[in-house]
Amino acid sequence: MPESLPVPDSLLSQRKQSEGEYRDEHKAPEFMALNARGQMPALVDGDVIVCESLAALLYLEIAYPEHPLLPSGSRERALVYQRMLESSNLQEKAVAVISLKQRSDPKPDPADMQRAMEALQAELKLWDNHTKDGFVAGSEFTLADTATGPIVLAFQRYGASFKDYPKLARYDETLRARSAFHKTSPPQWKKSPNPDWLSDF
Ligand SMILES: N[C@@H](CCC(=O)N[C@@H](CS)C(=O)NCC(=O)O)C(=O)O
Repeated sequence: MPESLPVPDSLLSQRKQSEGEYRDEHKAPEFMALNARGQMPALVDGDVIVCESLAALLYLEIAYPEHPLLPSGSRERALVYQRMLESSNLQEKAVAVISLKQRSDPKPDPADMQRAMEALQAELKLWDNHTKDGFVAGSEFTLADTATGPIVLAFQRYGASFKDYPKLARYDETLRARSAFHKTSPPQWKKSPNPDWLSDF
């Protein structure tokens, strides 16, 4: 297996910027040679380079088929693909709230904050329903959970309790009980205090 897993981590990037420890390693020539956009993650597996986190997850599924995370039925697989692509909505809406919470000069317009909070609440409601059977695409852990899971865990890191989203709260607990998520959790998370940007959720 390649050493680094492609964890979608825009939220992490946001945190690093706010704490003044954001280093532009992804703009260094060595990294730009992997991904000309200068964006993380870039998966390197031997001579294979895959940019775009969801593409990297799909690549790993094909390259390492020992533990399949895609169902064989076309209907079930379509739902997994759908949830994988849908996960970007959850990430974007959380990043919108975090960006406003981080801004101090000028202070964010309360109406903008309200809109961003409501958009995130509506999104979380969707995911609360998506997780009603235990995982995001049914009752089994699938590739869709490898896309959504890190985003959900970042919510918890940033103070979310999911108090109004009981199924999502249960999903969060389930993820945290999985050793793989601890092993791939960004090391910076262990070293610094948790900002509470998402404690309203
Ligand atoms: N669609 C891309 C998004 C990549 C992305 O936005 N990466 C962020 C961190 S998660 C980044 O590198 N930001 C720094 C920049 O754009 O300069 C993916 O899923 O891989």
